[in-house]
Amino acid sequence: MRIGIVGLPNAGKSSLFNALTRAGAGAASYPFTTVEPNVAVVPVPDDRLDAVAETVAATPVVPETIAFHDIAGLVRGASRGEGLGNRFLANIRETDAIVHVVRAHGDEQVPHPEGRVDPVADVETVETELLLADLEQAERRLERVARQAKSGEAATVAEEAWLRELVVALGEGCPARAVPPPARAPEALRALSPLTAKPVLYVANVGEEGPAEPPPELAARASGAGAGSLAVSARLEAELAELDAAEAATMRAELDAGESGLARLVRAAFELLELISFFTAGQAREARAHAIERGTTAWGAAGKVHSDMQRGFVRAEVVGWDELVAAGGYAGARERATLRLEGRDYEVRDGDVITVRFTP
Ligand SMILES: Nc1nc2c(ncn2[C@@H]2O[C@H](COP(=O)(O)OP(=O)(O)O)[C@@H](O)[C@H]2O)c(=O)[nH]1
Ligand SMILES: [Mg+2]
Repeated sequence: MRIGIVGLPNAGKSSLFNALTRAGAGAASYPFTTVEPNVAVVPVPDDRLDAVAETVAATPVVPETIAFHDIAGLVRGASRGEGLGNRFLANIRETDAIVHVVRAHGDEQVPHPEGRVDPVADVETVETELLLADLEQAERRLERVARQAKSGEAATVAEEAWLRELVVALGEGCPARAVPPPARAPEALRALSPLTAKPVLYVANVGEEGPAEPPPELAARASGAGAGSLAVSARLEAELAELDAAEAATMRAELDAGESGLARLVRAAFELLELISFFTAGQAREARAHAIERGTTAWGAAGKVHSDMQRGFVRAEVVGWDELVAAGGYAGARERATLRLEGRDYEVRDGDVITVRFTP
């Protein structure tokens, strides 16, 4: 799961990214694969996983993770090649969702590229660049697909019609998410990967003493666009991330900063992806969270854990995480019959604890 952090220069992207990096490093009691310097791999906190681990005496606890990419170089004119231009656009195209950092603090020590603080205008500047980049891509793809569609092949014809509609919509300033992809060309959306079809979370970068809510006009824009929004002080989070956990908690309490802004951000980012989680856990073995799309079957979930489990899938033993905790473990859940046997087509539910039985 990859999330791109975008925003104008000086919006606070790197401050937020650095805080996330430290949060990830601090929680790294388990191995992460090595990633590039602009990628922070951060655990997604989940109380349900902790409760399951405790109930079945599983250790270590391995949460699901999100990779945040600090994407620099977005300036007015980027879609025409200004700044890092198309290089950063390619980086965003590879992500599953976008966290859009918007400056909302008035610190005069920090220059603003447009010389004024106006969160909604900044959002429009950035989104215009994304829109123009999508328009160019869609036009280019339309040329190619229109040529191929002369063959009369149904999927290609449907894709051409969709692209024509998309080009018109983008030209009028509508994001790609407003034009549903064609049912007859399921690959069309992925082939184009429009930036303006990705889920978005606006993060208002407020001052250290700033309000805990995003500016109302930004929140209104978010809800109008089906996006999420929250307020975080990037500098405060970066400073807190330098401290150890106890010091940070004390300082947070003193500042009345409430729950970690980073924790709120990570959770909101996870929600943006519209995924559900299932857990695997065994006594003296690890307890692990796995994120999957809603509608995934037990067979698909097995593949998420290990390809061997999928290949040799026999059945799944399934219990809701709360039922497992209430029963005090697997034996209790079996007695109460809250632990069930399910076949490969079972649709996994959010919070299921699953043991896959398979022939190796
Ligand atoms: N006062 C204040 N300054 C901030 C805040 N967040 C970032 N800054 C400062 O703004 C400048 C640009 O931040 P940076 O994270 O590098 O922005 P980027 O260009 O979007 O990566 C740095 O000097 C930060 O210390 C904040 O919440 N409050
Ligand atoms: Mg930066």
